[in-house]
Order: sequence, then C-alpha cells, then structure tokens
Amino acid sequence: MEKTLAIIKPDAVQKGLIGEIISCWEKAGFKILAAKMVQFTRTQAEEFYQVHKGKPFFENLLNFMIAGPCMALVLGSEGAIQRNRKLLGNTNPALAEEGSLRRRFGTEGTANAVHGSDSPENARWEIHYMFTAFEIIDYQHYLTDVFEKIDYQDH
Ligand code: IDP
Ligand code: MG
Repeated sequence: MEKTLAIIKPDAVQKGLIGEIISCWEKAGFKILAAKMVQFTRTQAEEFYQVHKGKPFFENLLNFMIAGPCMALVLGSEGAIQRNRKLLGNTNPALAEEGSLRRRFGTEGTANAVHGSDSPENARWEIHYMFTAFEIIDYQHYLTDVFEKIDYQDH
C-alpha cells in the first residue's frame, strides 16, 4: 500500500476543521497510518519547503506555516499520492475543483488548508522528515482479526 504525507495546515486547524478533513480522507478510503499535532519552527518550515526557496510566495508560505499548529498525517491507500493530490484539488482554492478539499476548506493561494506529497520520492522524504518509523502504523494492523478474539464476556 502506498503512503503519502498530508498536513492539515494552520488555517484549517484554527478553523476547527481537523475532524471534518480527516473524515473526508477516511470516506475516500485512506487509512490513517500516523497523525500528530506539530508546530513548525521557521527553520523546519524552511527545510520542509526548501524546493520553493527563492520563489515569490516563499516568505508568505513560511509565515503562514509557523503561524499556528498543524496536523501531520501519513495516509495509506493504493495510489495514495495521486489520489490525495486529486482530492486536494488545485493549489489555489479559487481554482480548485468543486468538492475538493482546498475548494471546500481553503481561502486563497497560501492558506489552502491542506498539503499532500506530489511524488513517491517527495512522499518518502516528507514522511521521514515528520515521523519516525515507530510512529507509522503497519497496514497489517488494520487487517488483523484481533477484535474477534477479544472475549467481551470478561468485562
Ligand atoms: P502544492 O501544495 O499544491 O503542491 P506547491 O507549488 O508545492 O503547491 O506550493 C507549496 C505551497 O506554497 C502551496 O500549497 C501554497 O500554500 C503556497 N503557494 C504555492 N503557490 C503559491 C502562489 O502562487 N501564491 C501563494 N502561495 C502559493
Ligand atoms: Mg508541493
């Protein structure tokens, strides 16, 4: 199963949209393999978005990403990277497809509510940047029949 890194950005966290956005991912068939609240420092935001260094929107992006807490997640599904990109929609919420997360929950170019890795190479790098291996659930745990083995009569 493919893994992708997702971030619920500070604007969406601030608006109390964590639950609603996670619910969209679950309904779309993604497994939540990791999740935690994080507060980026400027240095970390610079590192995470290093590919955009020098671009006109870079400073705004850093200021936005350090403005409040984010939730970082690892999502798993077949073709998770491209499926999540499609669910996010266009980078600019105004141009994002009807029903996409950015169209529904974003406000403008920078404050677009959610992040998603854009390639297998970047997904690997971003997941490793945000999480230790110990924090990422093995998909097999979703498939075990452990719940059937619990004897509820004992309680
Ligand atoms: P992506 O998030 O759709 O992959 P990127 O080009 O990787 O888009 O840009 C990273 C982030 O930088 C975007 O999600 C958005 O927050 C911000 N950003 C990108 N392009 C612009 C822009 O033209 N104006 C303002 N902010 C931008
Ligand atoms: Mg990107």
